[in-house]
Amino acid sequence: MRKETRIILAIDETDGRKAVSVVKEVRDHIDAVKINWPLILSAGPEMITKLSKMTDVICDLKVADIPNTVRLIVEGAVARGAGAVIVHAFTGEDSLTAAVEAAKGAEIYAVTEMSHPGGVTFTAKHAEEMARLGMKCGVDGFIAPATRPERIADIRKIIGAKKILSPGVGTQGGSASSAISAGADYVIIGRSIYNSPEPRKAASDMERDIRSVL
Ligand code: OMP
Repeated sequence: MRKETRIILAIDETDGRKAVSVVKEVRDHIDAVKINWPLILSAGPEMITKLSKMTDVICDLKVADIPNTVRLIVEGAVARGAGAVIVHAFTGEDSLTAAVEAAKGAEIYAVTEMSHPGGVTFTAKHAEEMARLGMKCGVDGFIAPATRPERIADIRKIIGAKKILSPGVGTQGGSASSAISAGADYVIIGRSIYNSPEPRKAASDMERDIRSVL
Protein backbone atom coordinates (compact mmCIF):
# COMPACT_ATOMS: atom_id res chain seq x y z
CA MET A 1 0.00 0.00 0.00
CA ARG A 2 1.45 3.35 -0.98
CA LYS A 3 1.80 6.08 1.65
CA GLU A 4 1.08 9.37 -0.06
CA THR A 5 -2.27 10.87 0.86
CA ARG A 6 -2.66 8.72 4.01
CA ILE A 7 -6.36 8.26 3.20
CA ILE A 8 -8.06 4.87 3.00
CA LEU A 9 -11.56 5.14 1.54
CA ALA A 10 -14.09 2.96 3.41
CA ILE A 11 -16.47 2.22 0.57
CA ASP A 12 -19.57 1.07 2.48
CA GLU A 13 -21.80 2.35 -0.32
CA THR A 14 -24.19 -0.54 -1.17
CA ASP A 15 -24.83 0.36 -4.81
CA GLY A 16 -21.97 -1.42 -6.58
CA ARG A 17 -21.97 0.89 -9.59
CA LYS A 18 -21.89 3.99 -7.40
CA ALA A 19 -19.13 2.47 -5.29
CA VAL A 20 -16.93 1.93 -8.35
CA SER A 21 -17.68 5.41 -9.64
CA VAL A 22 -16.73 7.03 -6.29
CA VAL A 23 -13.47 5.06 -6.19
CA LYS A 24 -12.66 6.23 -9.74
CA GLU A 25 -13.49 9.81 -8.84
CA VAL A 26 -11.28 10.01 -5.74
CA ARG A 27 -8.59 7.55 -6.81
CA ASP A 28 -5.68 9.99 -6.77
CA HIS A 29 -6.65 11.30 -3.32
CA ILE A 30 -6.56 7.88 -1.63
CA ASP A 31 -3.89 5.26 -0.93
CA ALA A 32 -6.27 2.28 -0.74
CA VAL A 33 -9.90 1.22 -0.52
CA LYS A 34 -11.41 -0.68 2.39
CA ILE A 35 -14.34 -2.95 1.58
CA ASN A 36 -16.67 -4.27 4.27
CA TRP A 37 -19.74 -6.54 4.43
CA PRO A 38 -22.29 -3.94 3.21
CA LEU A 39 -20.75 -3.74 -0.27
CA ILE A 40 -19.75 -7.43 -0.39
CA LEU A 41 -23.31 -8.50 0.50
CA SER A 42 -24.96 -6.18 -2.01
CA ALA A 43 -22.51 -6.41 -4.92
CA GLY A 44 -20.84 -9.77 -4.29
CA PRO A 45 -17.29 -10.76 -3.38
CA GLU A 46 -16.33 -10.15 -7.04
CA MET A 47 -16.22 -6.52 -5.97
CA ILE A 48 -12.97 -7.29 -4.10
CA THR A 49 -11.37 -8.37 -7.39
CA LYS A 50 -12.88 -5.50 -9.35
CA LEU A 51 -11.63 -2.84 -6.93
CA SER A 52 -8.22 -4.54 -6.62
CA LYS A 53 -7.65 -3.78 -10.31
CA MET A 54 -8.09 -0.06 -9.51
CA THR A 55 -6.22 0.30 -6.20
CA ASP A 56 -5.04 -1.65 -3.15
CA VAL A 57 -7.92 -3.32 -1.34
CA ILE A 58 -8.21 -3.94 2.38
CA CYS A 59 -10.88 -6.51 3.17
CA ASP A 60 -12.53 -5.45 6.41
CA LEU A 61 -14.19 -8.73 7.33
CA LYS A 62 -13.47 -8.25 11.06
CA VAL A 63 -12.74 -11.94 11.18
CA ALA A 64 -13.46 -13.39 14.64
CA ASP A 65 -13.48 -17.18 14.65
CA ILE A 66 -11.61 -20.39 15.37
CA PRO A 67 -8.25 -20.78 13.59
CA ASN A 68 -9.48 -23.05 10.79
CA THR A 69 -12.35 -20.74 9.86
CA VAL A 70 -10.06 -17.69 10.10
CA ARG A 71 -7.63 -19.40 7.71
CA LEU A 72 -10.36 -20.19 5.18
CA ILE A 73 -11.72 -16.63 5.24
CA VAL A 74 -8.30 -14.97 4.93
CA GLU A 75 -7.28 -17.32 2.09
CA GLY A 76 -10.56 -16.60 0.28
CA ALA A 77 -10.16 -12.83 0.56
CA VAL A 78 -6.53 -12.90 -0.57
CA ALA A 79 -7.39 -15.19 -3.51
CA ARG A 80 -9.93 -12.59 -4.66
CA GLY A 81 -7.36 -9.80 -4.64
CA ALA A 82 -7.29 -8.40 -1.11
CA GLY A 83 -3.90 -6.97 -0.21
CA ALA A 84 -4.86 -6.89 3.47
CA VAL A 85 -7.49 -8.31 5.80
CA ILE A 86 -8.77 -6.85 9.08
CA VAL A 87 -9.31 -9.35 11.90
CA HIS A 88 -10.34 -9.13 15.53
CA ALA A 89 -7.63 -9.78 18.12
CA PHE A 90 -9.89 -10.86 20.99
CA THR A 91 -10.09 -14.34 19.48
CA GLY A 92 -6.62 -15.03 20.91
CA GLU A 93 -3.19 -16.16 19.87
CA ASP A 94 -4.11 -19.24 17.84
CA SER A 95 -6.68 -17.46 15.68
CA LEU A 96 -4.47 -14.41 15.14
CA THR A 97 -1.53 -16.63 14.20
CA ALA A 98 -3.76 -18.53 11.77
CA ALA A 99 -4.63 -15.23 10.06
CA VAL A 100 -0.97 -14.21 9.74
CA GLU A 101 0.01 -17.61 8.34
CA ALA A 102 -2.90 -17.71 5.88
CA ALA A 103 -2.15 -14.22 4.54
CA LYS A 104 1.02 -15.41 2.76
CA GLY A 105 2.36 -12.02 1.78
CA ALA A 106 -0.85 -10.05 2.21
CA GLU A 107 -1.16 -7.93 5.35
CA ILE A 108 -3.14 -8.60 8.51
CA TYR A 109 -4.48 -5.73 10.64
CA ALA A 110 -5.81 -6.41 14.14
CA VAL A 111 -8.50 -4.31 15.77
CA THR A 112 -7.55 -2.80 19.14
CA GLU A 113 -10.01 -0.22 20.52
CA MET A 114 -13.05 0.44 18.34
CA SER A 115 -13.98 3.99 17.37
CA HIS A 116 -17.70 4.08 18.20
CA PRO A 117 -19.03 4.91 21.72
CA GLY A 118 -19.63 1.21 22.41
CA GLY A 119 -15.94 0.59 21.76
CA VAL A 120 -15.28 1.81 25.31
CA THR A 121 -17.35 -0.95 26.92
CA PHE A 122 -15.01 -3.85 26.17
CA THR A 123 -12.40 -3.08 23.53
CA ALA A 124 -10.89 -0.05 25.29
CA LYS A 125 -10.22 -2.09 28.42
CA HIS A 126 -8.21 -4.68 26.48
CA ALA A 127 -6.73 -2.58 23.67
CA GLU A 128 -3.16 -2.64 25.00
CA GLU A 129 -3.29 -6.41 25.58
CA MET A 130 -4.62 -6.92 22.05
CA ALA A 131 -1.83 -4.74 20.65
CA ARG A 132 0.77 -6.80 22.54
CA LEU A 133 -0.80 -10.03 21.29
CA GLY A 134 -0.78 -8.71 17.72
CA MET A 135 2.95 -7.97 18.06
CA LYS A 136 3.57 -11.48 19.35
CA CYS A 137 1.65 -13.03 16.45
CA GLY A 138 3.36 -10.92 13.80
CA VAL A 139 0.48 -8.86 12.41
CA ASP A 140 1.39 -6.00 10.07
CA GLY A 141 -0.61 -3.31 11.80
CA PHE A 142 -3.49 -2.24 14.00
CA ILE A 143 -6.80 -0.40 13.92
CA ALA A 144 -7.07 2.38 16.54
CA PRO A 145 -9.72 5.08 16.99
CA ALA A 146 -9.49 8.56 15.43
CA THR A 147 -12.35 9.48 17.77
CA ARG A 148 -9.89 9.15 20.71
CA PRO A 149 -6.50 10.25 19.35
CA GLU A 150 -4.85 9.84 22.75
CA ARG A 151 -5.54 6.11 22.42
CA ILE A 152 -3.69 6.05 19.08
CA ALA A 153 -0.69 7.44 20.97
CA ASP A 154 -1.08 4.74 23.67
CA ILE A 155 -1.13 1.97 21.06
CA ARG A 156 1.83 3.50 19.21
CA LYS A 157 3.98 3.12 22.35
CA ILE A 158 3.41 -0.64 22.27
CA ILE A 159 3.74 -1.37 18.56
CA GLY A 160 6.84 0.59 17.52
CA ALA A 161 7.00 1.02 13.75
CA LYS A 162 4.01 -1.19 12.86
CA LYS A 163 1.23 0.54 10.99
CA ILE A 164 -1.85 2.15 12.54
CA LEU A 165 -5.02 2.70 10.51
CA SER A 166 -7.54 5.00 12.20
CA PRO A 167 -11.26 5.02 11.48
CA GLY A 168 -13.76 7.45 12.96
CA VAL A 169 -12.87 10.58 10.97
CA GLY A 170 -15.62 12.98 9.91
CA THR A 171 -19.07 11.46 10.47
CA GLN A 172 -18.02 9.76 13.73
CA GLY A 173 -16.49 13.02 14.98
CA GLY A 174 -12.73 12.44 14.69
CA SER A 175 -10.32 14.66 12.78
CA ALA A 176 -7.86 13.35 10.19
CA SER A 177 -5.01 15.67 11.18
CA SER A 178 -5.42 14.90 14.90
CA ALA A 179 -5.28 11.16 14.22
CA ILE A 180 -2.13 11.51 12.08
CA SER A 181 -0.54 13.84 14.67
CA ALA A 182 -1.27 11.25 17.38
CA GLY A 183 0.64 8.60 15.44
CA ALA A 184 -1.69 7.07 12.84
CA ASP A 185 -0.13 6.18 9.49
CA TYR A 186 -3.45 6.31 7.66
CA VAL A 187 -6.99 7.43 8.35
CA ILE A 188 -9.99 5.39 7.22
CA ILE A 189 -12.79 7.63 5.93
CA GLY A 190 -16.16 6.48 4.62
CA ARG A 191 -19.38 8.50 4.69
CA SER A 192 -17.72 11.91 4.77
CA ILE A 193 -16.37 11.12 1.31
CA TYR A 194 -18.79 8.73 -0.44
CA ASN A 195 -21.95 10.45 0.86
CA SER A 196 -20.66 13.92 0.01
CA PRO A 197 -22.30 15.67 -2.95
CA GLU A 198 -18.71 16.22 -4.12
CA PRO A 199 -16.64 13.17 -3.09
CA ARG A 200 -13.52 14.37 -4.89
CA LYS A 201 -13.58 17.72 -3.11
CA ALA A 202 -14.29 16.02 0.23
CA ALA A 203 -11.28 13.72 -0.25
CA SER A 204 -9.11 16.61 -1.36
CA ASP A 205 -10.13 18.66 1.72
CA MET A 206 -9.21 15.71 3.97
CA GLU A 207 -5.88 15.36 2.20
CA ARG A 208 -5.14 19.06 2.75
CA ASP A 209 -5.98 18.71 6.45
CA ILE A 210 -3.55 15.77 6.73
CA ARG A 211 -0.78 17.55 4.82
CA SER A 212 -1.02 20.47 7.25
CA VAL A 213 0.49 18.27 9.98
CA LEU A 214 3.07 16.29 7.95
P1 OMP B 1 -17.29 6.13 8.40
O1 OMP B 1 -17.73 6.28 9.80
O2 OMP B 1 -18.41 6.21 7.41
O3 OMP B 1 -16.15 7.07 8.05
O4 OMP B 1 -16.73 4.64 8.21
C1 OMP B 1 -15.76 4.09 9.05
C2 OMP B 1 -15.34 2.74 8.53
O5 OMP B 1 -14.34 2.21 9.41
C3 OMP B 1 -16.46 1.72 8.49
O6 OMP B 1 -16.22 0.87 7.37
C4 OMP B 1 -16.30 0.92 9.77
O7 OMP B 1 -16.74 -0.41 9.63
C5 OMP B 1 -14.77 0.98 9.99
N1 OMP B 1 -14.33 0.92 11.40
C6 OMP B 1 -14.81 1.82 12.32
O8 OMP B 1 -15.58 2.73 12.01
N2 OMP B 1 -14.44 1.69 13.65
C7 OMP B 1 -13.58 0.75 14.08
O9 OMP B 1 -13.26 0.71 15.27
C8 OMP B 1 -13.03 -0.15 13.15
C9 OMP B 1 -13.35 -0.01 11.80
C10 OMP B 1 -12.53 -0.79 10.87
O10 OMP B 1 -12.02 -1.84 11.28
O11 OMP B 1 -12.29 -0.37 9.74
